Amino acid sequence: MPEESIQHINFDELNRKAVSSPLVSHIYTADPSAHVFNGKIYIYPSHDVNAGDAFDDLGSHFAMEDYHVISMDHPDADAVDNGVALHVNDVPWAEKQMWAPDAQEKDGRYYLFFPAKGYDRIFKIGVAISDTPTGPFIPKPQAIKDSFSIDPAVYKDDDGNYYMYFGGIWGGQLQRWRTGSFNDAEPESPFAHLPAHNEPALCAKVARLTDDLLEFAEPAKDVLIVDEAGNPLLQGDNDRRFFEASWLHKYQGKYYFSYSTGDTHYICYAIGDNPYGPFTYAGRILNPVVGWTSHHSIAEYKSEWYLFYHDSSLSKGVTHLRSIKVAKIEHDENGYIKTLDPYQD
Ligand code: FUB
Repeated sequence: MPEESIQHINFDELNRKAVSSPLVSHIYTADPSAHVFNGKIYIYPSHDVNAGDAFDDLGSHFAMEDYHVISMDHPDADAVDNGVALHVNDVPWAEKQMWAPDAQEKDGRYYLFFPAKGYDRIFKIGVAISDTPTGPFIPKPQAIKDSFSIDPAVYKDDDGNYYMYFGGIWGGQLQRWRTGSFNDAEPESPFAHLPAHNEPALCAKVARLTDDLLEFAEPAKDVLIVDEAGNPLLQGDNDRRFFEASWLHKYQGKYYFSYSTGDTHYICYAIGDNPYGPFTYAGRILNPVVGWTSHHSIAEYKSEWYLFYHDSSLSKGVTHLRSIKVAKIEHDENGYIKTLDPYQD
């Protein structure tokens, strides 16, 4: 993830006030996946650390080793750190880079889904199980069969089916899976293996999970995002095309797929009629934050909607030292989400 982007907000140049404060400040946290379980909010973030790895365009400096679950009695309550929920050393198949996780509940058990790089330097997605939402989670010894890339987000539909959305380009390696198997051809550059600017954009992936939530029940499909005319967004449409950070929520019977545009730093969304899409591009949820990455989740609590997101304000702009935040968001009378500006004058 390069530092030369033209649109991300530098902390030193920020002369506006953040609309939200970090939920916790004793550790750095990012990529918050929030859920309401048993009336309480549980947030499954990345745990950012300064491991000393060199900055590069593949995000090697995002060298996270473990996960902590953060809980809150309600959106204005103090956030509680419940300690280490899973460490990379306890995952037989994973070597490093415990990136953005998510969790789900089924029949009183809790499932933590997480990406990590294996010893072969390929990102896969694993699952770990606990009897409580805060863990500790016991990992399965192998990654999910046929999983790849990063940023799993698992949505439970009203009919009891669970769907995993995942994928991320550049350091997330999605572009290397275009032919169905991992393309390890040189160069190891985030810009290699991508479609041309005038070709359809790479899509996030979605797969329904098996009843035990431990495997894909079907081959992963493309999450197609189209414009108002029904045409797929193009790879060169950097302000709107998918980059990473999938999320799905349902509002008034419609499926809202939201995601980060990566190098243009927006959280955008698209609306569809079923979990597989296609989804029609609908606008921006969050304007750029301090720091390069933007990653979010959306949760309903007592009929109000909340955006969980992160920025690098607390670390004064260090890209890989981020802090999770929450702000209320609104759907308008037509179902469109009002764009949140994370800073105000
Ligand atoms: O936290 C590491 C990576 O940065 C995540 O997987 C991406 O979504 C981005 O936030």
